[in-house]
Amino acid sequence: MSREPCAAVVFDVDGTLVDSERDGHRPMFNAAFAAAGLPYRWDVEEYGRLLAITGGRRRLAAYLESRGHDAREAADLAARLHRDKTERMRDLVASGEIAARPGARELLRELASLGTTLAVATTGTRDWVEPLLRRLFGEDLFEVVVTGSDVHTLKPDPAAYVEALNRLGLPASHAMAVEDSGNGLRAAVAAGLRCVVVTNDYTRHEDFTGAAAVYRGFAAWRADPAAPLPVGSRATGQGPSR
Ligand code: XBP
Ligand code: MG
Repeated sequence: MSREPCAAVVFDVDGTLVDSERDGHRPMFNAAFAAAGLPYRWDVEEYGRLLAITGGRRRLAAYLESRGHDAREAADLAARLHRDKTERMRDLVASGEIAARPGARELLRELASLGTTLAVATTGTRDWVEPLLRRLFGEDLFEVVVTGSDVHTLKPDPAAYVEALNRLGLPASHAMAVEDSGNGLRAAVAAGLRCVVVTNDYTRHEDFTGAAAVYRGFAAWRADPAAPLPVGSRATGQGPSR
């Protein structure tokens, strides 16, 4: 694995910078179902299976079809539910209840101090993504932020990463991606990027063939002397071992 400094690192958000799915998006989807008078509720396990479908609106539409709504009704209802869910997610972000994953801030700080450009490529909706990034990581940390609202096709399609590289003005060989899921890894690799995967409870057992490295958390990454990025903790020896 290369130890060359990387000009830019492009981060996924959901599941990577923040553990936002189980206790963030999931209860907000459920609140939207309840507010619409619908009987559906997604428990932790079922939501884990539904994460295979990226994009909240697409996830809702596929689920509604699976519950017998015809395609048109499912699409309309999904759009309405998703608008409500997005507002709820914004409120949740504003309440401060969504935290950065342990070690994420430290890694971002280290990369920034090494002169690495930081960017985001997410499938999530801009209306909650931007306030979340501002709140957790400050106003100007990310030079480029591409959200699901900015592209027509979502991960595992590479569109978000391709757009991020375009905006950065960099070839894929000068950047690297950080993801938590197989869908995200495939999107990054299809855009030509090397990709480090930092797993979470939902993604731990997915197929990460093609990843530059796979870690269970940012602490493990920062402690790895062979990590594919120039992480400062290697020099200081800080950070717990894997
Ligand atoms: C994240 C998603 C998103 C979130 C929900 O995927 O698929 O849909 O689950 O956010 P990734 P929205 O981490 O691979 O980008 O409801 O705003 O879509
Ligand atoms: Mg993700």
